[in-house]
Amino acid sequence: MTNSSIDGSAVSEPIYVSSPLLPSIDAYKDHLSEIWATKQLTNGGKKSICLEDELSRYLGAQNVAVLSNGTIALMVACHALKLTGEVITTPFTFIATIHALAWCGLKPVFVDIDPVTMTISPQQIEAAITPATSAILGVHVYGNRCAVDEIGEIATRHKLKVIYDAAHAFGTRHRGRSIADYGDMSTYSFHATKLFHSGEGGAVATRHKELDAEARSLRNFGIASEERIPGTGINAKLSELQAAMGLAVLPLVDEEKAQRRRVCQRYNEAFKAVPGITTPPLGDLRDDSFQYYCLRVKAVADTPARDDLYQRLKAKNVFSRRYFWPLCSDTEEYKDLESADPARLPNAQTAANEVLCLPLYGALTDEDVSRIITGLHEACGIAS
Ligand code: T4K
Repeated sequence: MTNSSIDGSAVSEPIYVSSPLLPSIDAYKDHLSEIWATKQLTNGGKKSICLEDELSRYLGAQNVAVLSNGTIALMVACHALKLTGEVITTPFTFIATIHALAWCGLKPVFVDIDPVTMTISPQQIEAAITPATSAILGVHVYGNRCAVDEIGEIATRHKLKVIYDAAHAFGTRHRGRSIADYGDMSTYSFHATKLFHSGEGGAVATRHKELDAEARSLRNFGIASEERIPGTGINAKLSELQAAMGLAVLPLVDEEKAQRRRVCQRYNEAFKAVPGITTPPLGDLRDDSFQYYCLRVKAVADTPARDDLYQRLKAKNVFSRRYFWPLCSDTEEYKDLESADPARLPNAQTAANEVLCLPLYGALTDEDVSRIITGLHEACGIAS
């Protein structure tokens, strides 16, 4: 789509990395009318209970407790598991993963990632375990599954807890099972930029009934009854208005995924032969999340370096993102940790310098996708 600038020349509309999946306003209003009738706006009303049931079914997860966002979901998981001391984790994630540990008084210990999946490398975990280690926190980054079998085996051997940050892995499955079946607890983000969202929101999922009960207590200040407040809880509740958004969005997720897959297929076809560019594997509709479309970019032949390509796309009003650069281990708050030494994290350093997430959402038109493809081809000296 184009607009006119002041001097009359054509200016194309900006295309951003994501755009929220929106239900029809009427579908949302139907849910709102029910809330108006009951006047229950929060504190575990019908909408959030119903959303938990629907999510549990959709995700194939046994227990799902909805929460106010994905960051607080990580913090609730850390508290529910009573973690102490050090937590072994990845530097290649959104900063919220690491901040959540810090807010819980836990020390992040960074280890390198697998060069292909970009998830925490199980080979690096064992050497990082000390008497102070209480858990491993893996991130299914871009929906790529962590090496859950190897991590589970290490955790059992060393009696460590495992949390998976599944913010990018909504609906992801491993060997036919929900990804939330692995580890002790998995956390989700339902932020507006996520495949499934409730505006803001999140959840913890777990196979363990007692951990689910603990998370539910923690999200409501640790209150058990009018007389008893046994835990140090917090306010981590999802409001009914947000739950209503989630209920209106969930039925649209499968079609959104199918549309995203078509976009990914076009991207892969268009970029597979561009020198220096590595395309991601095309996901499977049943097992993958289609949360992000991430290229790896190396300056080769006429292909510019990642940052240059990012700027050239931006000049064409195409806003890609360098998720996740800078690495969490290179930020001011964490760079002085011993485990943050760049020399210990070569795969993460390389990934952070090469990744480029292109716009991915179902409402991208064929014309939008063509514009993005042409923009990238031109930047790499290729005639589309
Ligand atoms: N763990 C992981 C691995 C995560 O990736 C995240 C969050 C979390 C934990 C924490 O979960 P939450 O506490 O957030 O639930 C975004 C999101 O804010 C963040 O949720 C997400 N990960 C992170 C990867 O990305 P930004 O700074 O990139 O978002 P922003 O505002 O630049 O949005 C990107 C584009 O999306 C905009 O250019 C336009 C579009 N957009 C965005 C919003 C918010 C819309 O069209 N409408 C909107 O309402 O952080």
